[in-house]
Amino acid sequence: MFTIYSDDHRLHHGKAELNDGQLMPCHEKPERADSVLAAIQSSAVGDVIEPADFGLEPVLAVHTAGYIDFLQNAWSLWAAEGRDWDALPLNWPVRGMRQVEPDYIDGKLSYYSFDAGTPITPGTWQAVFAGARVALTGAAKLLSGEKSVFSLCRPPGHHAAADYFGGYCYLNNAAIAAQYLRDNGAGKVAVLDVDYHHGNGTQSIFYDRDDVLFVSIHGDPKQEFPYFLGHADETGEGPGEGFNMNLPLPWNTSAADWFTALDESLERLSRFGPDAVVVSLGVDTYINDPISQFQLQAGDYLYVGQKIAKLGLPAHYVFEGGYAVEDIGENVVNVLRGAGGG
Ligand code: OKP
Ligand code: ZN
Repeated sequence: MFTIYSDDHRLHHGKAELNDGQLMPCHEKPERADSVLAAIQSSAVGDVIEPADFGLEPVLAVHTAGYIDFLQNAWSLWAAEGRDWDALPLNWPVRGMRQVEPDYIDGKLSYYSFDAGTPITPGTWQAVFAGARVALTGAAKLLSGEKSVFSLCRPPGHHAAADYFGGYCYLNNAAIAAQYLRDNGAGKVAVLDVDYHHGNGTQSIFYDRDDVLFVSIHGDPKQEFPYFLGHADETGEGPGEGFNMNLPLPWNTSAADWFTALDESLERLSRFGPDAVVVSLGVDTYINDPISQFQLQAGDYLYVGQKIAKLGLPAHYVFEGGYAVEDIGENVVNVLRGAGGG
């Protein structure tokens, strides 16, 4: 199985996220990708290749032009104020307030975001655009006949919506890949999100569509980030009604209960009959993840890959979360091994 990887992820290295009321070192750091890449290189999973160039068009098929323009210019607007530390938003247009884009950078950061854990740094745009190329290259590989591929994207993407960032995510790599598959021959695409957190961005991007099914297993938003999306009664709208499925689970969910939800997800996915599946692959369901509260162990990840492979569909694994840096490489490699890579 090919792994697609770009070293450009390093250009995004935030200093701090606001967590528990304090500015703390970012959990989402370059070492995460180093760990996964090293584990892939020291296993028999397959070759690591560089991404190709796809331009901006497939990114603009998912994200709004205003948002992309903001991401491209945010750092220079911030730096123009004489600031040489990370840019972070600190207020949001909640209930009853106007959704009008401000002119000043501080207001723009608020307008285009939903949390204070997702810093913009000098190289953020270059890094996230490279991440999108990684995901697009994975999608193109699938279209040219590969059975399964792994896009080692960093930072993650599934919390990013058409026009906002948050949850460590800026461009929605999985959604960009899914849309590219749709635009290049796949009639129906399913996105299976097994990250610990709800993929609110992916859900909202495809919520009113019946050509992309979104299925997610995650910490119940009543307890867990992102708090305001991911409930079981979010089933899609308009033509998309019935094409969104959420399986929220409580803190401390066991591996057995998590796999029951995976079986239910795969059953729905099979019934949909997609031409390809994009897997938002977070391994923060791991028992030792520092910010998450499920109980999967390293060996369990083999079954994740095996069960998804049993669908018999072309599968594009896109890396999302996982913060137990020492162990995420092994956990990801186990998924890919189970899926038939090495
Ligand atoms: C990104 B991905 C914990 C705060 C958590 C954001 C988590 C983003 C997860 N006290 N803040 O889905 O792995
Ligand atoms: Zn996550």
